[in-house]
Amino acid sequence: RHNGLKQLASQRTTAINAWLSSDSGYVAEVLGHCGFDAVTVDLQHGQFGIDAVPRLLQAISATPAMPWVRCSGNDMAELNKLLDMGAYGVICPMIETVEQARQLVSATRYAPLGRRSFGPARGLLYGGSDYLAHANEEVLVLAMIETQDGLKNAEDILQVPGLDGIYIGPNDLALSLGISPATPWQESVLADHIHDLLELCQRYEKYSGIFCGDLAMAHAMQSAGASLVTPGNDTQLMRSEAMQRIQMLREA
Ligand code: 3PY
Ligand code: MG
Repeated sequence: RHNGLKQLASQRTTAINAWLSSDSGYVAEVLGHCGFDAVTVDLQHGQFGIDAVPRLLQAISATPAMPWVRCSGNDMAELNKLLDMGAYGVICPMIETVEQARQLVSATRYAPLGRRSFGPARGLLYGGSDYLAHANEEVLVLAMIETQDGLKNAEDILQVPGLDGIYIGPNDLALSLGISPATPWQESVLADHIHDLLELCQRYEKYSGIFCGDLAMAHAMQSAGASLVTPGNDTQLMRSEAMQRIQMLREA
């Protein structure tokens, strides 16, 4: 199976990604049918453990959206399992050094690029019988840049062979810079760092994704040329729509 997100990137069209933080196959499936290009199962901050992931990915793969995951850490055993569960994109939190990026590639790519172990399970069901031959090119692997050290080493991290690009975590990046994540992103030095990272990705023709706290930020990141934007997570979407409806009814 071809990764439609790679195709969008080659056409310089920004992909739109949903973020699943709740343990519900139904919510995953609803989001997948909304028109998102990918739905990412968040195993780092989502309210579930790894045992929930297969059915969440099954729900997403019943829709046109690509099934992605954010792993809970840079762990070979977990990464192997998530890929075997059929994830076609992997976002790994807190990558700060070239060495950590190399470990990420090593865990997610088959030899000779890495040392991912053989046992593709749902990878074969979702990807097709030729999965093994194409997994290294089709599965997108992104290193999260969300700390000061990650920022400092981003240019070198982007050069690691087998890594498709980065995914920016503005909340942790703000924390690491001593800024409250509640500060509007465009009102601090965070904005400069984010634009520098996007520019770096464009210069090296690497993939750039970013989590956005609201629609305005997602718009701005799309205009700045991000390969993929996540316009909030599932509960944020629900909350903001619910609050808007309540406000309108109360004001009526
Ligand atoms: C961050 O902003 O730190 C993230 O990890 C987004 O989910
Ligand atoms: Mg983070």
